[in-house]
Amino acid sequence: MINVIGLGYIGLPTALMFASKDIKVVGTDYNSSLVSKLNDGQITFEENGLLELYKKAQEKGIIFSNKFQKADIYLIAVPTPYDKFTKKIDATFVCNATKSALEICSNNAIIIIESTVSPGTIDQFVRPLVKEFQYKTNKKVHIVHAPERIIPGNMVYELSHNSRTIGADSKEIGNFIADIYKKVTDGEIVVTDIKTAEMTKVVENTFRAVNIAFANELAKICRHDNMDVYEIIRICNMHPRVKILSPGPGVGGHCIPVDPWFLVGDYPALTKIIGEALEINESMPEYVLTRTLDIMKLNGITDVSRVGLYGLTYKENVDDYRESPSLQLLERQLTHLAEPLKAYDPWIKHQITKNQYFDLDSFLNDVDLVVVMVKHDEIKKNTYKLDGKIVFDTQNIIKNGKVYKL
Ligand code: SAJ
Repeated sequence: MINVIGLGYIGLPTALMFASKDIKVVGTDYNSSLVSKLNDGQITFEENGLLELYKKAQEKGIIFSNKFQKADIYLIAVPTPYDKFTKKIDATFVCNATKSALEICSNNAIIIIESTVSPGTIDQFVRPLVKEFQYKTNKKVHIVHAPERIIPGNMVYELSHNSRTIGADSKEIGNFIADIYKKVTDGEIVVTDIKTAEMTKVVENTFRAVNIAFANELAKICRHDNMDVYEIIRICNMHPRVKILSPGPGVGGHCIPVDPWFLVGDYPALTKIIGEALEINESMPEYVLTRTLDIMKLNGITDVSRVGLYGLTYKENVDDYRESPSLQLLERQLTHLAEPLKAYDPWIKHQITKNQYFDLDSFLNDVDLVVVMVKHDEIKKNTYKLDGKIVFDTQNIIKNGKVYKL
């Protein structure tokens, strides 16, 4: 039996996927209202194919509880934030989940950590807990690190197709866990040691952060000298060995703007490129704000209440707004003591900011300048609704009309 700990964006789909493949699963989360919702037949966030997967897992007998279970395998998928000041990882949630699992686990249990952690975190924080437990109880517990890799918006597909990294202290345990993951994914599974697995995950997200920062820097250079960054990237990417990502209004979510900081926190003298890249990405919301002001001036708009942000989530077609560029921008605006811009997002059904709209038409009625922050399908299908508006398109999706780009 697998006890999946943490039923958030990663834990829930993972628990459902294992259960749907006939593995006995209990999903545990300390948030009782989340557990009740799942027990009442509802999923807790929107994601392609998640409801179908949930129904399948229910048919196979998945259980949701707010208590840890006596199990052979624990799969921990809890948040790993970073300390804003030191930039180092905050492993409190992982440690607490490990402690609770140790209190109840069977002899020879395996604790799999799926949460992203910086290299050395498991040795520094998790292993001492396990060692102490083994010393006190004479029971054996194995640690495995299997960093998650799924992307919001395509999680269900990626869970069953992505290749995976399994870090373990011995090949025997690594291969045993690899066989279990083989039941859910047809991707290749690599077994390695724990620290290597920790590093690969952070490097994957850092690679993406640095590449996006490069695109953002190009956007700034091109704006400075009136060149079209999108056309330049499009042409460069036709070279067989060049793959530049897209510039944007900033980088959001819980991974790309967070995980690379772990490396900067741990290796400050050795992370020049990474540190700069993160700063460039973090500068983008302010850059969009400044450019919005310029566009207002160019068009004689003096009333901030006639300006609106389209999109509040951290990226397209998801309902997740953690660290979203729009929220970062609104926060920056507050530091200038300004009234927040109007905002609307088709995926956000509850109030998360002042001056928020819940209907596209009324939002568009009340603004003259629309800043497109997120390329949701909704706006792509309804670009005609922007006719007659001044548009600042930070996502390069609006082709006609009076459109300004990054
Ligand atoms: N973004 C750009 N330009 C781009 C691509 C993305 O500005 O060309 C922005 C997005 O709009 C968003 C942010 O970057 O604000 C992050 O989005 P994302 O789609 O790059 O990544 P996430 O955070 O949704 O998921 C990433 C994935 N990691 C990689 O692709 C290396 C996913 O596989 C990981 O599981 C996830 O982080 C995680 O949890 O670590």
